[in-house]
Amino acid sequence: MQRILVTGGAGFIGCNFVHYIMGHTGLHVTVLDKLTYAGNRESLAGLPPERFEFVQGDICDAAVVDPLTAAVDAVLHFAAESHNDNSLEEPRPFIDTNLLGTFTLIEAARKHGTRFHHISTDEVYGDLALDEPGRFTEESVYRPTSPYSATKAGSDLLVRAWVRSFGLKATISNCSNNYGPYQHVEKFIPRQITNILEGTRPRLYGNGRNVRDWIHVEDHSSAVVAILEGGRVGETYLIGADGERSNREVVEKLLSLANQPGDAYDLVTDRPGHDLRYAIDSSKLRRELGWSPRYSDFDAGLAATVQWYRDNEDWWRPQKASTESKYAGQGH
Ligand code: NAD
Ligand code: TDX
Repeated sequence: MQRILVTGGAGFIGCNFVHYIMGHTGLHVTVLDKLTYAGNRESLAGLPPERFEFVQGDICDAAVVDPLTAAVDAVLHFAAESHNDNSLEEPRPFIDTNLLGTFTLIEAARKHGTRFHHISTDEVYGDLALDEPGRFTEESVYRPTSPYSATKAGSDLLVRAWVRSFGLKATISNCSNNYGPYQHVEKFIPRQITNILEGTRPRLYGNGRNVRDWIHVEDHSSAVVAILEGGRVGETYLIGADGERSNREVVEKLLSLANQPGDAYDLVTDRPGHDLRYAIDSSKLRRELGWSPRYSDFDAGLAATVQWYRDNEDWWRPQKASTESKYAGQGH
């Protein structure tokens, strides 16, 4: 394998993946990204030009996707509309990018026999009760609850059908909630970090007791590389780092890192249909591919992430006011 195409490489997880794989292999990387509100060209600064190319374009556009797919050995498909709150306000772009975009890519990959890896989410499995012992596995039933997760579930099923019906050489990974550098300030952790840095109180939806299973984005990247190198075609792998925390616990930790009282947050209007809890059992990935997370200490990963936002205000500042005014309109 010499050349790969990374869709959504200017987004949070995509850009971290590009930095990671270019740092750990000699591969040539082409990024295809539409540069929506969530994409930022500056997140890809400093990459070696002889091994890196950026193409601005839409994954729904077959005329763009087809030649790029023909020119590479593998497609890593990260591009998506990714934010649940946006999907509740305006679902249409989620249908277009997550469903039609994935369709356009897998059609090109099947035509050219290109290896395909589909990046997905644990949200396709719906949610768990706060007190139940079980976690999601590769056998869990698909029960998505939001427009976002329904379109991700649909995209997973398209990939599975293309494997079975057309022999597409694809793998799928479903990962838990990521945190780390370059995450848009609309998402929970960067929103609260930048609120605290600005002197605004963090905002918890509902009663703050919903649970997310956090993984550092670099551990997501290393898992995807492991699947690309050793994953079995047609298989799904769940990626997680045993990082379950309630939203309230996360905010309390962020406040303590800033030397502020642990209750200096506000409870705000809940998200409609808000999933209670996600939790991943990643034993298959660990057993079959020998993967394990490097950031096993969540508090240390969080402290490093706070430091990144302190050091990179130029990166997040331009998005902050417009993001907060959108939230104000939603009562969040
Ligand atoms: P993000 O919103 O930060 O980035 C998405 C990127 O895709 C942006 O650069 C955007 O410009 C690009 N994009 C959007 N529509 C496009 C289109 N039509 N054509 C080309 N590019 C387009 O998202 P993220 O958080 O980095 O998520 C990346 C992937 O990982 C998504 O598939 C998401 O479902 C999945 N995922 C995310 C998480 C998480 O915690 N953020 C967890 C599990 C899985
Ligand atoms: O201000 C906030 N206050 C708050 O309490 C925000 C923005 C969120 N929340 C809550 C909602 C969730 O319980 O925090 C939790 C995390 O929220 P998000 O960052 O919006 O993430 P989530 O909805 O869990 O989805 C994320 O993980 C799975 C990603 O956005 C998805 O792309 C991924 O598939």
